[in-house]
Amino acid sequence: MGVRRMTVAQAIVRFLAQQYVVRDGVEQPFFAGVFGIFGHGNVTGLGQALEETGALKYYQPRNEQAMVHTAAAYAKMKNRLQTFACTSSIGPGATNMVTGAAAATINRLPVLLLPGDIFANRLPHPVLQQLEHAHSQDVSVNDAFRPVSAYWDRIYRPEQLLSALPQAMRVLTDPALTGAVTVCLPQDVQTEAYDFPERFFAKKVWRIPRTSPADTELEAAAELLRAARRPLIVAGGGVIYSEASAALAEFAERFGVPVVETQAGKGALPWNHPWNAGPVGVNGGLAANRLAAEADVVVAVGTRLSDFTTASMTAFQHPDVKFIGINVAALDAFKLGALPLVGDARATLAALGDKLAAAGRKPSESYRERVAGLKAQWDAEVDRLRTERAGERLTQANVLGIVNEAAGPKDVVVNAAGSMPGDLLKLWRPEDPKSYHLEYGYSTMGYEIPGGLGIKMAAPERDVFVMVGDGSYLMMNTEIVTSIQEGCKLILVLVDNGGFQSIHGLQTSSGSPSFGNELRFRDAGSGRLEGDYMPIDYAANAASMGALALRADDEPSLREALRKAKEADRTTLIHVTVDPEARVPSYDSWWDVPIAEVSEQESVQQALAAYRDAKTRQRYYY
Ligand SMILES: Cc1ncc(C[n+]2csc(CCOP(=O)(O)OP(=O)(O)O)c2C)c(N)n1
Ligand SMILES: [Mg+2]
Repeated sequence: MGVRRMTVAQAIVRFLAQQYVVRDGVEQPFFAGVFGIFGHGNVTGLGQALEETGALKYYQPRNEQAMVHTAAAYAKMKNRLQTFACTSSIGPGATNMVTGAAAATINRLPVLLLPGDIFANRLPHPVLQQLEHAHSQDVSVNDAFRPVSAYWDRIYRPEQLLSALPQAMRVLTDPALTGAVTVCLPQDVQTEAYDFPERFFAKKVWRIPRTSPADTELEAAAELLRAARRPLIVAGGGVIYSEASAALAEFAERFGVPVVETQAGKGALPWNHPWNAGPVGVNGGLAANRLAAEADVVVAVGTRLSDFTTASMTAFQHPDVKFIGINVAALDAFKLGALPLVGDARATLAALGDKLAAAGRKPSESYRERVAGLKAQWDAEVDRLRTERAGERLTQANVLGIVNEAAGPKDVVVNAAGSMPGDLLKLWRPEDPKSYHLEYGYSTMGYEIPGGLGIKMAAPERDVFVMVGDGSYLMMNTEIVTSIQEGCKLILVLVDNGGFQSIHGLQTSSGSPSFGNELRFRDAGSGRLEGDYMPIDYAANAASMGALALRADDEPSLREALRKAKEADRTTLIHVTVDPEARVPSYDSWWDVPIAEVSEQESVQQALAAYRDAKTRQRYYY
C-alpha cells in the first residue's frame, strides 16, 4: 500500500476535496470550498495547505460567525447535499464560530468547522489567546463547541485523521444526524508530517439513501388516517430537503388532506395550491390555525415541531387528536406521542399513500369545501394586510407585499429574526420550494446578509432579497464587503423601525413600559434610553462598503428603488422607513412567554392573569 508524506493540514484539504455525495443518481462534490480567517492558529497549518495544494477554493469572509452562516445557508439552498468547510485561528476566531455552529445544528444543516486549537505538545503554554483552567490542561475554549456540534473531535496525533474524518463525513452526510461537525486542530499538529496511506485520498462517494419505514408501521399509520374525519399535514423543512413537494401535493389531493406550513416548510407547496392552507402556529394564519384546532389526525412531515409550530402546545385542541410523525430523524418522528414513521419524506409519503389507497380512504367533499372556504378567507386577509393605504405611512406588511411583487417566482427571500419572520410567514407568497429561506431554528440576528451570500453562491441565477431589520443590520452587516469581493449581488431591503420592535411589542403587550428595545438617545432628564430616535444613515454605511445604496419611504419610491436594484450589477441596499406601530395581528394563536409572578405594576399583574388563563389551553400529548 502506497503512502504519501504530508502535513495534517495538507491531508485534510486533500481528503475533503475527494468527498462526494450521490442521491437519486446525481453525484456532486460535497465541499464547494473553504471559508477562513487566518491567525497564528491556522495560517501555517491549514492556510499553508490551502495555498500549496490548491485542492479547494478559498473564500475570505469578514467574520467567523458570518462564514458559518454563509456555509449553512449554502447547504440549506443545496438541500444539504453540499456545503463549505470553515477554518479559524485559535481563541476568539474559533469561539466566534460557536453561534454559527449552534444555528447550523439546530437547523440540521451540515457545516464542517475546523477551529485551530492550543498546542498538543503544551511546551509554549499558555499561548496567546489561550484560556487556562486550574483544574485541567485538557480543556480549551473549543470545548464550547461540544454541545452545539452534531459531531466533535480533536486531533492530537496525525493518524487520528484516518478515523476522525470519515466519522465527520458520516455525520455531515446523514440527514438524520447532520449539523455542525467540529474537528479541532491544535496548531502544532496541523503542521506535523505523517505517511498517510494513498487510499485515504481516493475519491469517496457517500450515498444518501431514501429510507422507508417498516411495512407494519406504514399499515398502522394508514389505519389511523383511513378513518380520519379532519386530517391535517404539517409540512416542515424536511419536505423541501427531501424534494418531496410533488409527493406531498399528490398525497394531499388524492386523500383530501390540507397542508399547513412551518417556517422551514413554507414553499413546499406553492401558496396558491388548493390544499395549501397556509402557515400554522404562533405566526400562523387563520385558516391553518382553525384547521389545526379541530384536526383529529395530524401528520407531521419533516418538522421539529418547535413551539412556534405547535403554538406552545395549544394549536391542536381536538380531544382525541393523534399524531403521525414522518421524519428521517427519530428524535423528531416520536414527538407529540406520534406513531413514528422514521424515513425520508418523499419515500415515506409515497409508501404511505399506497397503503392508504389500499385501505380505501376517499377524500371528503365537505372537508374540501371547508378548507377552500377558510383558504379564501385567509388569502383575502393577506391581500388586505399587504395593500398600502393612501395617505398613511408604509407598514412592514406593505413593504413585504411590494418586495414580493418585485421578486420573480424563482427569486429567494431570506430573513431570520425580529418581527419580519412572522410577517413573512403570513404574507409572503412563494411559488417555488427554494424561494423562501428563513433561519427560524436559532433565529440568529445577523444571519440575513451572510445567509443571503450563501444563497447567492448556491444559486447565482436567482435574485436574493435579503430582508433585514435595522437591529439585525447593526449586528452584522460586513459581509456586504464579501458580496462585493465575490461579485455575488444581493438586494438588501433594510426595514428601519427604530430598533427592536418585535421585542418592544412583546414587552409592552406583556404589561411592561417601553424599556431598552428602541434605538433612542439617552434622555438627560430620566437617564433612560428614551430620547429621540437615533438617525442612522444605513445607506451611507452600505455605500461605504461598495454597495449601491437607495432610500425609500413610500410606495412609489420603494417600487422605483426595487426596479433599480434589480437592474444593478452589484449588491444594493434599500433603506426603507416604516411605521413602527403598525403590526400584523396574530390569528387564534398563543406563544408561551412567562410573565413576572410578582410586580407592583398593574399592567404586569393583568398580563400575568391573562397568561395563566391562556396556559390552561396548553396540552400534553403522549
Ligand atoms: C443574536 C441575537 N440576539 C438577540 C436576539 C433576540 N431578538 C429577537 S428579535 C430582536 C430584535 C430584532 O430587531 P430588528 O432586526 O430591528 O427587527 P424588528 O424587531 O424591529 O422587526 C432581538 C433582540 C436574537 N434573536 N438574536
Ligand atoms: Mg427594527
